[in-house]
Amino acid sequence: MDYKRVLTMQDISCFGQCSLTVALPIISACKIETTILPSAVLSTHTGGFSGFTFRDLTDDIPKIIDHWEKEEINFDAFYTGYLGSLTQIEYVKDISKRLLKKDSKLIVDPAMGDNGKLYSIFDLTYAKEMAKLCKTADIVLPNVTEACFMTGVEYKENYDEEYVDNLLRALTEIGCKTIVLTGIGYTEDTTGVVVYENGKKEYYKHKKIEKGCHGTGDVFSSAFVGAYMQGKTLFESAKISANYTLKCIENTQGDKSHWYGVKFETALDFLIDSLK
Ligand code: PXL
Repeated sequence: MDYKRVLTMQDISCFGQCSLTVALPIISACKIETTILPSAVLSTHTGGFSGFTFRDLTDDIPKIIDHWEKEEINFDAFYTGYLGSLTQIEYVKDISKRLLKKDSKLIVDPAMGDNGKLYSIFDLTYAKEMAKLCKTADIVLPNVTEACFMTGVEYKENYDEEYVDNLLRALTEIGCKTIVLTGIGYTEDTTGVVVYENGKKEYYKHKKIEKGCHGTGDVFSSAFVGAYMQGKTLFESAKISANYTLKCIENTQGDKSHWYGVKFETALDFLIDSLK
C-alpha cells in the first residue's frame, strides 16, 4: 500500500472527544500519516459545557505554513473541520495552494452546526464564507443543518427524498462538487448518508440509535478520510465510516455519564477490520 500523508486542521478541544482528539487517532489507525494544524485550543468543546476557555491560534498559522513550505513538507490530502475564525478560512485556501501535492484532495467538513442551529461561536457571515470554501473543495461533508446554512434552504427536522434532492441541487448551485451528506433519514428509526457525485446519488441507510450524540460528525468525517485515503471508493468510505460511527454510539449508549462524546477508541479494531 502507498503511504499517504494527510493534514487536518481543526480545534483541539482538550476534553470532550471531538475534532483533533478524534481525527488524529482515527486517521492514524487507518495507517495514514497525520499532520495536525490546531485552529484553536479549548478546555472542552462548546456543546453542553459552560465557561470553556478558547485560545484562537489564527496568528500562529501563517508562520507554521511558512515553515512547512521552507521545509518542503507537503500533503496528499487536506481535511478541515471546526475552524476558529473567518481568517482561518482564507488560510485554508492559502495552504491548499502552497502545501498540497499535485492531485491531492481538499476535503471540507463545514463543522459549524447541528439540529438546525449554528455552534455558539459562529454566525451567518461565517456560514457564507464556509460556503465559498466548500466551492473550492473536492469533497464536502455537511450535515443537513450545515447544508441549509450554506445554501439558504429552510431547515427541516422531518423531510422526504424530494427535500434532500433539492438540498443537493442547492449545494451544487453554490459550487459544491462531490457531496457526502450525513444524518439523512426518512423514517424515525433509520439514518444514513447520501453520496452525490457527477449527477449520481447513492444512499446508505442504517439503524438510528439515539438522537444527536456529540462528536459523531467528527468521528464519521475522520473515518471517511482514513478509508478514502486508503483507496476505498467514495461510497465504500461513506459506508465504512457510517458503520464505525454507529458502533461507537452503540458502545457508548447506556452510559449516562458519557454524554459529551462517543467511546470511539473501543471500536477502532472494528474500523481496522472493515478496511481489510
Ligand atoms: O464536534 C464539532 C465541534 C468541534 N469543536 C468544537 C465544538 C464542536 C461542537 O460543538 O464545540 C470546539
